[in-house]
Amino acid sequence: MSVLKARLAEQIPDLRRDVQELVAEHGDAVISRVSVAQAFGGMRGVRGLVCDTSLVEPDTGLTIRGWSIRDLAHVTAEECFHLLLTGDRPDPSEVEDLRLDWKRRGDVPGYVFDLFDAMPDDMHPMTMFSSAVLAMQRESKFAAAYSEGITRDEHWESTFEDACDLLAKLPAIAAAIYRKKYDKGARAESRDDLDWGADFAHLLGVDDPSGEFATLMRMFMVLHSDHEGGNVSAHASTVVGSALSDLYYALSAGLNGLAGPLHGLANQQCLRFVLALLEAHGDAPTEDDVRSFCLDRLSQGRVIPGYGHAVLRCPDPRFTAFFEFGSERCSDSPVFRVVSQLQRLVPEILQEQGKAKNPWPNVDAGSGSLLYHYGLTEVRFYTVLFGVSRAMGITAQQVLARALGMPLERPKSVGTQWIRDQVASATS
Ligand code: HAX
Repeated sequence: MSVLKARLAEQIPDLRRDVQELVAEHGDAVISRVSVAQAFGGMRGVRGLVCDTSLVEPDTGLTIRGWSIRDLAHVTAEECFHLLLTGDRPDPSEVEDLRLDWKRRGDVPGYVFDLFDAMPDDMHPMTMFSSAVLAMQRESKFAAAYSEGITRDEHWESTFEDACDLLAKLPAIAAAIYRKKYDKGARAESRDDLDWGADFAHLLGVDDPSGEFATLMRMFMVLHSDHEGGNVSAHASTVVGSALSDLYYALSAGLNGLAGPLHGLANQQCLRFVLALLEAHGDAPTEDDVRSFCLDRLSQGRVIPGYGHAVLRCPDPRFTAFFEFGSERCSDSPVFRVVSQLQRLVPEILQEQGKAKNPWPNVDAGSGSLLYHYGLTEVRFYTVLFGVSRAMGITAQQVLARALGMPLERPKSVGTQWIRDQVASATS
């Protein structure tokens, strides 16, 4: 048994007891109320989900188990996953144990590559990625154990195995998509000496003489790893997982949500926006050029990608981490210069427009410019990188949900007329 699994096995009895006591003693306490505007407004602010891996506060942004994401920007993915699951910062031997565990699980079934070969050339990389995860469902240890009749208390154990199997394979799968789709040559072999994030950079095969691309990729993997439970990808996975569909089904569902332009696809849209601006105004647009380009976009009824957020009401600390990385290393790059101009100008433009509740940059506003600067220029691939990373949070959330025996999700829906009647009787 891996050190991480053993650590979880120690923690889970206490977790279960704490939650059982909380529900038994305070089950009727009210933690939220739902307004008509919230029912029609995507349930913003409704507290109805439990997520212990991370928290997003409107005015400070993401914390993972109490640690600000800014303080975690330079840890490895292995350390991040251990923290997400247990709430503890692992020591170096625990990190190494997990690194080696993932190495042992890394082989990707050959039929995944056959599947890619059968797909049309213009298939979106996110479709390929999600299809690969779904196709591997036959490997699920949870599904096999469930059909043999495990008890509810044991559900988390095979879910943990599925989580680690998936995480170990995702970098090689994503890199295979990249190399096949963009004619980058044969798939590379994983390197035994590298951690998960650096090995992913190596598998992608982007020319990296300075090693800075690998540093960026490690940071990218941690910054995107989790964003509490209500975002589209995490919540989609939770709903599907609550039917005891295994992690392959659940993660694929989450990735399909991540592929939407209002969610993870925004990083692709952001870089396209920057490139379109450079195309329209040359390599050094003035602030007036940037401003008029943004206003023109808004006048077409379109959003400025990378700005705004459903929860945040401050600059996203993940953006700030990327921005600092770029300011230190590539402030002369034309794409990064535009990102820098946008972060100075867009908040004011959106405030003047007066619609967006949050005018500040989100995580997607800067990451693409850095990938582009280091030579990963294929923008349609960017959301796959996000998906590899977000798999850490989604799988950690699912393991904990199974550990706590979280039930089938089934909120109540009501019709518009019922709401009208309710409002009428409340006001009469
Ligand atoms: N540009 C222009 N208008 C914007 C805007 C932006 N960046 N952000 C919000 N608005 C508009 C909305 O479209 C909405 O307009 P309508 O009233 O005409 O419908 C209005 O402002 C109010 O929206 P909101 O309440 O502030 O924002 P929502 O919670 O509804 O949506 C979004 C949050 C992130 C989807 C939104 O800000 C947006 O579309 N941003 C651009 C796309 C983007 O960057 N997405 C990535 C978000 C981070 C993430 O999840 N990454 O994975």
